[in-house]
Amino acid sequence: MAYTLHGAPLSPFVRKVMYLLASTNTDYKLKVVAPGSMPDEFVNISPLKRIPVLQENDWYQPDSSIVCNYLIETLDHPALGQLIPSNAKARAQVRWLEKFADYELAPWLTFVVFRERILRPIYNKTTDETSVQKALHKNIPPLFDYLSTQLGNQTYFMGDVLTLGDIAITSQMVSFMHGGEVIDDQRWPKLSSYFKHMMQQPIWQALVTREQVTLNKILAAKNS
Ligand SMILES: N[C@@H](CCC(=O)N[C@@H](CS)C(=O)NCC(=O)O)C(=O)O
Repeated sequence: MAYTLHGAPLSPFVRKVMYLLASTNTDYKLKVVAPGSMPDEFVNISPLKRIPVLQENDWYQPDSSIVCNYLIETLDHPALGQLIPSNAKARAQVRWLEKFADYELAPWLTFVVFRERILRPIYNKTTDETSVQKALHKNIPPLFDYLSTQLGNQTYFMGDVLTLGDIAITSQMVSFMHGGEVIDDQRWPKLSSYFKHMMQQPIWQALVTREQVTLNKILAAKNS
């Protein structure tokens, strides 16, 4: 199987797919496509001009959720076996958690905090810190409150088993961290410990270390 992943590793949606590819040791080529400098013809493989897109030979599939589910079904790898539970109610909950990450966390953690603090300066645009502060104080706390109630005292959101919901949520939290923020351990102690625990896992460590190296290089080149 020849896989190419079109996207940029700093995108939380690309990161989700990279997590699955890394955890299964799947060989793939990364073709860097970054928002802001996408070639016009990218629309031919991604109708909404969004990353990621998975290419398998001459077949192209956009959207991280669809791609992750496709990889889970087709790679049929033991490391992915429990990412989608076999019980229908548990599966529904995992899909909800993934959707919550992609459509409720992403708008604030990634598209405000990460974009304003990291991406805009890279593209020589000023950070709208007022929007960041509003996200941090108004929009994000109810989301973290909800996640804390869902997590409770469990290791992962679905108990003892890591699922696609955890990968999607953690991926958005990584963008929040790159944006210079931490999960307040006084206000959300369980969620804060959860994220620290996830960041100790070798696959997350490898992905995040590589991203930090990339970010440092970009910032050093800009400041030189
Ligand atoms: N639902 C999509 C969302 C993907 C998405 O929004 N990707 C962002 C990058 S993080 C993007 O490509 N944005 C294009 C742009 O802003 O021009 C998925 O899960 O793949």
